[in-house]
Amino acid sequence: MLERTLIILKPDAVKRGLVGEIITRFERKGLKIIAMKMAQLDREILEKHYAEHKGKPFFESLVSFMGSGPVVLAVLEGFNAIAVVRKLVGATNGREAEPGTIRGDYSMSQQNNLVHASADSDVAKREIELFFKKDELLSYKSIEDSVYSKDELEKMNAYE
Ligand code: 3AN
Repeated sequence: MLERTLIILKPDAVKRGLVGEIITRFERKGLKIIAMKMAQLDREILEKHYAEHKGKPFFESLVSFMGSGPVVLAVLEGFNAIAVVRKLVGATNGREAEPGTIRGDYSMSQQNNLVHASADSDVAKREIELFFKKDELLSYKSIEDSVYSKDELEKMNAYE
């Protein structure tokens, strides 16, 4: 299914100069960037974003880390994009994430693990709405879209 997912390149990714490197991985995989911006997130929006973790021992530290510098937010689109992006990002703890994944290749931390990616379709919808206005989600034809119609792409995906 054609899906949209939210990614956040966390303050450690920005400060370490890994924004280009990480975005490149998503682009090369074939995911389409349909929105992107840089922002400094305040406590209010971070508490909303991480509401499911409220009360956990790492919550305060997580919110403070995520507000410790600018982040890059983007919406990626593609077939099964939510699961594909989670796979590229890798396991939460950078020390346990598989080599070849973003966290596995670049992170040694459980908290400072470079990228956030929506967990499932309900979460993706909520997170995209939290960080982007409708008119910030842009529509354009990628090279693949220009070669194949949406129907053809759906079929190719279904019969693979
Ligand atoms: P993921 O980002 O892999 O879906 P979640 O949703 O379980 O992981 O956790 C959200 C964020 O909270 C993680 N990206 C990480 O930065 C932080 N985090 C998760 N577990 C821990 C932990 N045990 N200690 C410190 N930070 C954590």
